[in-house]
Amino acid sequence: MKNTRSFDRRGFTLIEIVIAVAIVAIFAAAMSPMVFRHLEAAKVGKAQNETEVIASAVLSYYKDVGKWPITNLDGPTGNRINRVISSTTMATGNGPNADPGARNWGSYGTTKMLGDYLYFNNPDDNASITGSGANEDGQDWPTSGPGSWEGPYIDKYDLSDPWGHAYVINSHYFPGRYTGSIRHKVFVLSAGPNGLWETGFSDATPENVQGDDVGTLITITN
Ligand SMILES: [Ca+2]
Ligand SMILES: [Ca+2]
Ligand SMILES: [Ca+2]
Repeated sequence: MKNTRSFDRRGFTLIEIVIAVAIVAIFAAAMSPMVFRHLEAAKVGKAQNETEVIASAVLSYYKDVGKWPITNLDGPTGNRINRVISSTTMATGNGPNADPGARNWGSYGTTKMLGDYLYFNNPDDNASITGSGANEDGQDWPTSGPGSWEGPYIDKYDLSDPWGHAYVINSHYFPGRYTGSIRHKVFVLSAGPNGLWETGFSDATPENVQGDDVGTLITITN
């Protein structure tokens, strides 16, 4: 029997191409939120891990030198740090349903770089990505004997979270720094995917990690 239909074998017809493109577009649209969610979850996991590494490094630092990262001057009087920051690019502003004082994580008080405590031995008035002014006699921690700095405790001076912002420690609430009556927690905190703060930072209220913020509690036993 003769096939009466004739086929054009030169290539795809326009309608075939339109259908193929439409199918690819539909799959791409269905896949991209899943892929995006997966990538975002990976970033949250990375941030969680990095806050744990930093928290652990702070505990090692305290165990060695006997002081929390609150110092900022030569000698014993410079215990005035409110926030320790892992980079200078700061998330600012309150996120949705932020707890009291949340934006303080991005702006409150005196700061010092994490790397001045944990990467270089520069807990005094110096701040340097090159380490200049580190290991000064009588100004920084001794490098041998009791109470000596045994770092580096982290592998970089400067560190950003997966969204390009600093990790922040609310050093304001370390023992020896804060004397208020409410017992506060100290965290290593990232503002999370939205780049805004939801976790509280107020002398009047205790705090917990809130919203999409990512953090690790620094366990203070004394
Ligand atoms: Ca100095
Ligand atoms: Ca110094
Ligand atoms: Ca947030």
